[in-house]
Amino acid sequence: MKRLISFPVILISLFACAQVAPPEPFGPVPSERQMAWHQLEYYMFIHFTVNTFTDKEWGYGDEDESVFNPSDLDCRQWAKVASDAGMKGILITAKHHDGFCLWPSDYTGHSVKNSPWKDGKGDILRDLRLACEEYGLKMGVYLSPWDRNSAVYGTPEYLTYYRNQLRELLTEYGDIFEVWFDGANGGDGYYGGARETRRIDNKTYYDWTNTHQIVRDLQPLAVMFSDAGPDVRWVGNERGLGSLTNWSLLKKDDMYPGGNFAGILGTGHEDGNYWVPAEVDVSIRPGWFYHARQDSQVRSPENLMELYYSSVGRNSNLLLNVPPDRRGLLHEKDVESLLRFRELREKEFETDLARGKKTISSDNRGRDFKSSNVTDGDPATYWATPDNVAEGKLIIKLGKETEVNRIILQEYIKLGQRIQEFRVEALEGKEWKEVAAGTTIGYKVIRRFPVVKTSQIRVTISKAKACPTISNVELYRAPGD
Ligand code: FUL
Repeated sequence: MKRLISFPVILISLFACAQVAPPEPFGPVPSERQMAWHQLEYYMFIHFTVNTFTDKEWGYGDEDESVFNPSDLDCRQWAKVASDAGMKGILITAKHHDGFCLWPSDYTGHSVKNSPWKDGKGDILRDLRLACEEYGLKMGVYLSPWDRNSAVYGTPEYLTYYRNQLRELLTEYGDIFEVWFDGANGGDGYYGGARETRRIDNKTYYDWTNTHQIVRDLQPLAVMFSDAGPDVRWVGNERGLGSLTNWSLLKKDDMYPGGNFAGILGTGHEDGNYWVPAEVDVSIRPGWFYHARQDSQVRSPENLMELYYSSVGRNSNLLLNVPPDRRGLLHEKDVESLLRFRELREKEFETDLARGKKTISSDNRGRDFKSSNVTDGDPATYWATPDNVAEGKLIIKLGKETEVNRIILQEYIKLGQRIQEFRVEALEGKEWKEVAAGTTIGYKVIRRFPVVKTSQIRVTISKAKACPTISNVELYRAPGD
């Protein structure tokens, strides 16, 4: 009998079906907690304390607890607005520099328990926890290291006080997704009546290693933010500006909170030895706390959209501050802006024109890493080139002439951040026309460009530290030109 399939063909088919190993991770990679954090992208910051009632940004620490008296405080309103705005969580100033605690801490009288609000029986952290649960939001806490109220601030005793408060927050209010350690430190204050200036040594005073360990022990899935991490870094400005070149990598051993590192915090270190991605913290108003005089200065929906492009669009998360007013409610103007910003965003990214479309690539690692993985909508699959190929081209075939003006690119960061240079081109007639170019990608970049009518988009990785891995490419036609 004649053989239908020849022996070499069988061999070739077997070879083609053989599983090719995934690339080895390159450099630092995100931890599980960091990976979950990346996916949140956009969440709310709440600044609320005695300052809301004294009209200040930094309370001196001598405020009488009686000033704290919101008339209609409603954490459910905050959570509903956050959820309606498309945010994934709320991070609250449990204690700001003035030392006033929004929960009835056992370690100080300077808290809600001595305020007229709910006759001293209230607990904002508890209310917020319940509201976050109701609306499916994550909850995070800011606990200012600098405490202008505490008599023992500046002495070793303060560390015990600070850590006791941290333990209360991390054990009594459920799962915390992020703990925020502010870099602003030391200076003048009330300090239990001393009314003096106290300087501390940022590098040594707080003994951060042991404080961080408390967070790891009590909330292993929480990320910690401070200027230089350990898990999430400051972006280096409060204007909402992520850096175009943005490595989620940092040489953080030489850095400390409050140090003068603003520039490098924006870009990160290309050769950093830790995974420490950037978070953009910015306020919807000029101040972090509510001031009635700023009611006319709330950022517009269009301005929030700009912030979105310069943060989430530049490989950073967006922590947008929306300060409650003296009622204890998010102000109508802020709410309107947030909701209209959500509408704008939804229109901007309405239909992914790349989803399910055919792709071609210069180099394939094997069928598990085929180029169509970038248009399948599944973040767990990715296109990868063979180990020795650090450059690559990927074409998305749109099937017909289509208008496009936005692109989203995502690396498969579980294997590290690799890409150093990329380019995006559109086929116009027989010519490839460049529409966007950049350096790093990381978890996500979003690029805008003038409308092109094209049937094919080509993404070129022209420089990478190791074989590129790309998990996602999306294309949109946003309204307007
Ligand atoms: C700064 C603080 O001093 C501001 O008051 C605000 O809390 C901002 C988010 O961080 O360092």
